[in-house]
Amino acid sequence: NKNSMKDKRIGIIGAGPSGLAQIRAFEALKEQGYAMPEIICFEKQDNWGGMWNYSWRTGVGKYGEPLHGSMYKYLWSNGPKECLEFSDYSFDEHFKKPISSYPPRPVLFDYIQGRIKKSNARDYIRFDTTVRWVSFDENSKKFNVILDDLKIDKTYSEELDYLVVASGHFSTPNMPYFKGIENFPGTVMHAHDFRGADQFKDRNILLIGSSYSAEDIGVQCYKHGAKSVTLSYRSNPIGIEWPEGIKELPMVTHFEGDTAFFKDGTTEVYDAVIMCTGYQHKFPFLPDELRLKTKNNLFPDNLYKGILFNALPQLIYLGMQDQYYTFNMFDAQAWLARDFMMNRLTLPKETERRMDIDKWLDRNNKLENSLDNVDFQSDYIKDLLSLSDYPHFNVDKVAEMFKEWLQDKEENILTYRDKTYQSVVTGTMASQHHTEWMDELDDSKERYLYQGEQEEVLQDN
Ligand code: FAD
Ligand code: NA7
Repeated sequence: NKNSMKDKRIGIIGAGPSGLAQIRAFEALKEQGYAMPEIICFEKQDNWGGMWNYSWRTGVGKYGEPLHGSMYKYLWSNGPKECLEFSDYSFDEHFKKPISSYPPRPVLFDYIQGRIKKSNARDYIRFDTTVRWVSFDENSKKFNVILDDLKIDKTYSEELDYLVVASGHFSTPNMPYFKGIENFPGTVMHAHDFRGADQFKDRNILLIGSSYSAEDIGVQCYKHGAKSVTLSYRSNPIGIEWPEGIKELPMVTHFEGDTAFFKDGTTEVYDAVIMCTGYQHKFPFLPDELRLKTKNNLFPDNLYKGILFNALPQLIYLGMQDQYYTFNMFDAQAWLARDFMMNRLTLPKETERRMDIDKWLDRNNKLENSLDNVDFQSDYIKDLLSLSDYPHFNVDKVAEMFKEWLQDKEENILTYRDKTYQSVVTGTMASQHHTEWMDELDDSKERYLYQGEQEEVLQDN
């Protein structure tokens, strides 16, 4: 029945890519003539885009809320854009011409906005609104959500039938302690607070961690003129051939003054330490029994199909996985979540759902390397796509691109962003950026898109 949901109220926490995907999923159904439930999205920032909405601030925001953003100046996509393309809104549709495979942050932000601007999505979103606390009433089967309207400093509440948690999980730092670091005289910060490489020009910097943040902040600092970059790994080194000026050492054991001591006996002096030690899944607004408790991994426990909280499926989590796939995964999740909320998807019993979760967890436990991880997440996406009408895309081809990308990075960490890939949505081959990534110090959209005009000028001559 296309009208059965009219009186339901749906709350979405966060207007980042995941929350916006949820809104978009409902809009797509509205276009098919379905009566919409009431949708309210709560966003603590003053704009949408989540991580992609860059903030120069660190610590707390204008109203004293923990600052969400972890992105920095000069951030360029760390994977090919062809691996994250929305299958219902292509890069061609947005930019009207081929662009390169690794756009900078402002360009991806523009793309995210483009799709949602086509509709009245903004009307659903209450900006400058923090979700403070959530409870669930067993009798009425409704959520009570306590909110702070930050702008007018007013606390109020809403009753909701469904709650979608799309608050992200790369925002609250995991900050380990190392003996002696309290006396380190230079800068000590977490990657979350890193806002650009400028201040590390001519400095010797130490990055702790061996994942995306360590790799990318290390390379960014190198590109923008750091004197030396050391990455310190706990389990495994990234293990590629680094250019002169970047190296990997095993874990730091302790500090004495500005000297770091490493497990292999090496000692070195540094100007700054950046903890690239990952993030916590943190939901300070959720009570114990509703809270997702997990470390960063490809299949957090207790979520049926990676999204529905098994003990209470009216509670939905989006984007909580560690991510190879991003925007298109959030879409595939949001479409399925929508169908569940719209009574278009019947769930199996809790015990059967548990078995499905266990199947994925078993496989997750057996993953050995990045190639396995890519296959795992690709199969997860295929499973999601088989359950909703989100426009299908060639997941196998995307998986191949991810594997090539891993290879590209291993071959040369400084040039992998100069490679180009082919869209699985439109078949368009990415264009070459006008400037090699290592020489491109300007990440503005204007400079990035200048390419087309330049070509036209060339043709005119
Ligand atoms: P987020 O983007 O984190 O959005 C969550 C939203 O929820 C935020 O707007 C936040 O303000 C809001 N929120 C949180 N708590 C509350 C609350 N209590 N009340 C109200 N609102 C709240 N992905 C890529 O595909 N390519 C990349 O190159 C890439 N680079 C990255 C680089 C960095 C440094 C980081 C940290 C992440 C990167 N990612 C990248 C992954 C990125 O997290 C995803 O692309 C995407 O932003 C996740 O979307 P999300 O909506 O799930 O979460
Ligand atoms: P990740 O991918 O969760 O990686 C965290 C890294 O930090 C990883 O190398 C961990 O080592 C290391 N780590 C975690 N705790 C410690 C302690 N206590 N001591 C030493 N090292 C530690 O986070 P990232 O920030 O790199 O990436 C997150 C997202 O941000 C990602 O999507 C990017 O696109 C941007 P381990 O291997 O577990 O031993």
